[in-house]
Amino acid sequence: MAYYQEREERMSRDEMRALQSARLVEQVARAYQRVAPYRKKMQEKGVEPGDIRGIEDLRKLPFLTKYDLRDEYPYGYLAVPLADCVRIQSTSGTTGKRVVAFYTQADIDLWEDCCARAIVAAGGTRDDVVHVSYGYGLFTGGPGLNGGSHRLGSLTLPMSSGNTERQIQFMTDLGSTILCCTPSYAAFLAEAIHDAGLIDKIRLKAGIFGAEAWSEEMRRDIERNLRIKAYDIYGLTETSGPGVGFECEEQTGMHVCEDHFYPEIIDPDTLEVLPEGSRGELVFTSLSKQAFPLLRYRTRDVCALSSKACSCGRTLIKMAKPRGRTDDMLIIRGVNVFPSQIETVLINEGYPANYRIIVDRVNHTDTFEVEVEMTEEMFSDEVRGIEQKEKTLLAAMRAMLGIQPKITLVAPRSIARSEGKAVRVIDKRKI
Ligand code: DLL
Repeated sequence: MAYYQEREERMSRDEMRALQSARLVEQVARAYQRVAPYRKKMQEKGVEPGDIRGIEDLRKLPFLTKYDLRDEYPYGYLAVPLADCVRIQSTSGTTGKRVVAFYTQADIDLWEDCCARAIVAAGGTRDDVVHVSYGYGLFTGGPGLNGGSHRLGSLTLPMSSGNTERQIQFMTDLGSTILCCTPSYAAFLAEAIHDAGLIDKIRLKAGIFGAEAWSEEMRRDIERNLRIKAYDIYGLTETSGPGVGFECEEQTGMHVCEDHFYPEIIDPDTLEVLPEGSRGELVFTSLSKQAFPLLRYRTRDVCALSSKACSCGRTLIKMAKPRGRTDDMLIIRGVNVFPSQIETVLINEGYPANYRIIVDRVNHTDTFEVEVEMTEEMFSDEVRGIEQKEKTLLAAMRAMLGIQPKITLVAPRSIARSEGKAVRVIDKRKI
């Protein structure tokens, strides 16, 4: 078994708690001293740095949201002189002001360490050719995995996203062994590789896919089509980027780099911290980042934590695959619907994971439509066969969601593919 930072990845729970406590005390003191909005928030809650003596006191601190960060855009939450920063990255958010995250060199180092941990956990070594097809630029995907691969000493291909033909050519010519991109782009690349008849020329053994929610069913599909093992990776710009959580070969959730990022699960309505194993909103506190420390940042991602022993030997707590975001969750006619539930049904029923959810409100009632691509096989089937498949799909959707969408079957490959994060939901309601 290989680890990138064995000491941190295999610490006893007691040692980890002691490390987290020491780092938290320091982080809170720094944030209070140097970041006016933190000081104000803590004063409003009647908490002082002296009240935080260890990780058990974290609950005393106020929460932080994306809106707080936006209100103080761009420098409000900066905790070091700007001259000490060497990089910014920014969120892929499409609405409102973007969040800008700052990094000192030490922040970049620890971020890249986390990504290197992920690559090693996916079986990566110095001998691998790491093909990075996440976007480069403000998005953290490309720079993060690129940095991790560099640190590990693997040969790094900074492909960025797009130009699928060139991606495949480099993959075959240079013998890429580990592919890093969004799961939706991995599925698209698989399709294109098969179309080009090049699957036997591909030497990939693993993929490190994240930046969006994806189901176990989609994982199985990608693994089969690309003949690889597909690993999940999680992170967000605000905490640094990818590598906050990463999967090992057990593939039963992502180990959280909790020596740097302390996770909590809360009830998003009552804000109460929930016991281990409960599903709720994930909250992170960055324990060691200097430039842009986050205290109890509400991610909006819905998942659960587990400290059950893992066969890989890592003791880092695991987070379940995020099922979606509280702000992704659609409420349609009063029913909570996650796009990932729709994806699960589609793949179970033999459809590709290319779909669009269209929600609207007509005469005060929500309309709910799912556009689904047919497979080539279905497309050439008789009308009666198609109708039968549609009925089966409707029943499966109703059973999963408790509400029935209108299904519109569309021609194979007619829904636009994404080179980055897929856009699945079109919500036309003006509420
Ligand atoms: O997506 C960072 C990243 C890049 C992660 C590459 C993994 C790989 P943002 O653009 O700030 O950062 O988006 C963060 O994406 O709050 C989740 O909602 C979602 N997300 C990220 N990874 C996963 C995952 C990057 N593995 C937001 N599963 C997060 C589900 C994910 N959702």
